[in-house]
Formats: sequence, C-alpha cells, structure tokens
Amino acid sequence: MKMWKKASAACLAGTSLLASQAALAVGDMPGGPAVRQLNLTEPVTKIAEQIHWLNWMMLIICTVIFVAVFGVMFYSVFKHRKSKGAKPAAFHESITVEVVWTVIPFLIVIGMALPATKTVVAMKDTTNSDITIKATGYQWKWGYDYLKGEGEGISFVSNLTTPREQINNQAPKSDTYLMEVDNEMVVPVNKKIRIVTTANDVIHAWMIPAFGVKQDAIPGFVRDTWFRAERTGVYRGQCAELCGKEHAFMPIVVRVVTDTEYTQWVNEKKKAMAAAADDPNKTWTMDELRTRGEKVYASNCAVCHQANGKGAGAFPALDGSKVVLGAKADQMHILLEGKNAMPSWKQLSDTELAAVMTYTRNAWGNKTGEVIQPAEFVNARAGKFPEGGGKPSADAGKPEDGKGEAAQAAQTGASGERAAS
Ligand code: HEC
Ligand SMILES: [Cu+2]
Repeated sequence: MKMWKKASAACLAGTSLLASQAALAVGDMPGGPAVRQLNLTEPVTKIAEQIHWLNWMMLIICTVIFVAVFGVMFYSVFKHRKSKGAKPAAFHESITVEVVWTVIPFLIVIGMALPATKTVVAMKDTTNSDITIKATGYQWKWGYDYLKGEGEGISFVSNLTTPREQINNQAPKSDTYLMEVDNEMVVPVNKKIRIVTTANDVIHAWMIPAFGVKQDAIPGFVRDTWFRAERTGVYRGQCAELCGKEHAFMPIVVRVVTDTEYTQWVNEKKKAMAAAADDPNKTWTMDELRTRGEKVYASNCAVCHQANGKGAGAFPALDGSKVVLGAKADQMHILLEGKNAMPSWKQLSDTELAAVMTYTRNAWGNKTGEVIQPAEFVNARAGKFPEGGGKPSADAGKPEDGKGEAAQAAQTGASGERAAS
C-alpha cells in the first residue's frame, strides 16, 4: 500500500513536471527548424533536394557496408572459434581476392563521387542569374545591396528584432526567437538569385538550410553562391561562422514572394529610400535630430551602451560622460574612428551621425542643448573638426571632395542608407 502511494506520488510529480514544460513549450519555427526535427530541413530548391538525396544515399550505402562487413566478421569469429576445433587455413596471396577487394570499393567510391560532384558543380554555377544581391557580414548584422536585376539600387541593413527581455529571460521566448529581423531579404519565387558574400570586419557565413546554401563571407574577398526557391514563404538561417560575441544574434531571413508582390515591394522600398536619402546640407531642428537619433541609437549603440545610457561592464556610460559633455571634436573622432572596443561608425550617413550625436548630448541627464548638423560631419570626414580638433585617421573620411554620402558610399561600397531606421 505504502509503495503504491509513493509510486503514484512520483507519477503525479512527473505529470506536473510535464505539464509545466508544456506551458513553456515552443512550437515549430515557420521557415526554420521544427521541434524534435531529425531529418535535414525540408528542401525548397533543387540543390537542397539533391543534398537530401545524397545524404540518404550515402548513409544507406555506409549502413549496408557496415552490416555486411561486421556480419561476416562476427559470424566467422563465432562459427570458427578454437573451442570448436577450427583450424586456420594457411594460404598466401590470392590474386582473385585482391582484385575483388580493390575493384568493389573503387566502384562504390565512384558511385558516390559522381552524383556528389554533379551537385557541387551545380552549386558553383552562378551564371545567368536573374537578380544579384550582395550580402555583407558586419559584427553583428547583415547588409544587403541589390546589385543587378529588378530592384537594383535597393540597399538596407537587417538587424535582429528579438527584444532584449526575451534574451535576458525576462519574457517568454517566441517561436522565432533570435531568428527574426527588421528588414528581411525579399526575392521573387522561381528566379535564380545570385548572392555575393563579403564581410566588413571578420569572417561570417551566409546560410539558409532550406535552400542548401552556405557561403563564407570574408573581409576583402568576394565569394558567390545562388539559389532558386520553388515555393513562396519565409526561410530562416543564421550566420554560420563564429564571428564574436553576438554571433548568435545575426540571423538571416529571406521572404520568397510572387513576381507581382516582388515588384510591389521594390516600388515601396525605392520610395522609402528616396524619402530617407537625406540631404546632408539640410539644417535640422533639435527635435528632428533627437527623434531620428533615438532610432539610430536604439539600433546601433544600445547593445553596448544600453538604452538608458548607463553602459555596462567594459562599455562606458554615455549619460554624464566627459566625452559626450565635452568638446564636439572629441566625440566626432570617436564616432568616426572608433577607439579600442568601440567600433568606427563611418558607415552611418552624416545625418545619422549628427542625429545620434545630438541625441546623446541631449538625452538622459545630458542637457547640453547643442544641435549638431550633418554638415559638421561632412566637414569632419574631410578633416575639418570644430574647435580645432586633430586629424582624422587615414580611412575615416573622404578627403578629396567631401561631397557627403555619395563619396562615402563609393568608398565603403555601400549606399548612404546604411543602418538607419
Ligand atoms: C560593440 C560595443 C559598442 C557599440 C555598439 C558602441 N560603442 Fe561606444 N564605446 C564602446 C567602448 C568599449 C567604449 C570605450 C572606448 C575606450 O575609451 O576605450 C565606447 C566609448 C564611446 C564614447 C566615449 C565615451 C566615454 O566616456 O569615453 C562615446 C561618445 C560612444 N562610445 C558613443 C557611441 C555611439 C553614439 C554609438 C552608436 C552609434 C556607440 N558608441 C556604439 C563600445 C561600443
Ligand atoms: Cu557573423
């Protein structure tokens, strides 16, 4: 009787544990991995299908060989054991056996290598693409520039949107936890999309398992790959090369849409870009700059300096910082050139830099009342800092013409619309 009670109590405890786990349970991620998924991700391209097939074909061949070899071995060991009075044969060199055990493995290897080579060659064939998109890895986000085909000229940065509360376990995690971004890459269905990869700082890798695509993005080098998605939908992947502290925080999300939806997206994106392409010579008001600056700060600076400007650990507080409250030139130097663990922000446009600097000087407890205009960053890039600041580092500016964003874009190979909004 006692035993039963104990057992049922244990069972109950077990069920309630299961129930509490069910409350925390996550569902399948749309376009990403499924709960308890064992197989490779469901393929959406021909290449991914072939990779699937190769994976299973080779696994089956290996299993058959394994079972056959070990079957014969164990059978022989058991059947011809000494205690049964088995006598070893004493022959040497058998041409037949040697030919057989060379030819059969050779045929098996050829049988596996031929289809595998065909797929690898197809993966590398990036010719005749309909659309070319450059994917640039940054610590820690992806930048996309549509280089050729419909949508040419579109350029944006794709940032993680998972709220910090989820990451810090202060809020329940969604099914797309760490796999959601503000700006998805959008491409049309059934079109050959060539992806050119490169990186700005360290090696990253662009990967979407459902497309069977994974390509390193290497600073100073250009690599390419391609895919032709055969079904519309959202597909997710991650940076696949350990690239530093926030390696897990730079997901890749591709939305595959119909041709008409794509054309619509291109038109909207172009309109939005035109609106955002700020004239660096415009004079802004304090309020405009602060509003804009708050956005730039949230998507670029808050990771390290925190939304409340109080900093964390090695990242200094900007609230009350001597640099932020001091001479303009010093802060402009740090923003354009970086310092130790503080990255350079020269890829931001002059307007974004002016906005974020104005914001930091007038947010939290900082109340300098100073307004920094984009034109001051145009000058700073050309080496002319306010209040007689020093010289910028060699690659911080564009000394010859100082024409603002156009020149900067030419230099960094990026459009002026980097990292904003
Ligand atoms: C990767 C983390 C990181 C990000 C992102 C970052 N910073 Fe920093 N920042 C630092 C570190 C580290 C320092 C300290 C550098 C030093 O003095 O060695 C610093 C210093 C500064 C300083 C000087 C503060 C002082 O008191 O010395 C300013 C101003 C500043 N950052 C502004 C910004 C702005 C504006 C952004 C967004 C555009 C930004 N930072 C984004 C890491 C970061
Ligand atoms: Cu990375």
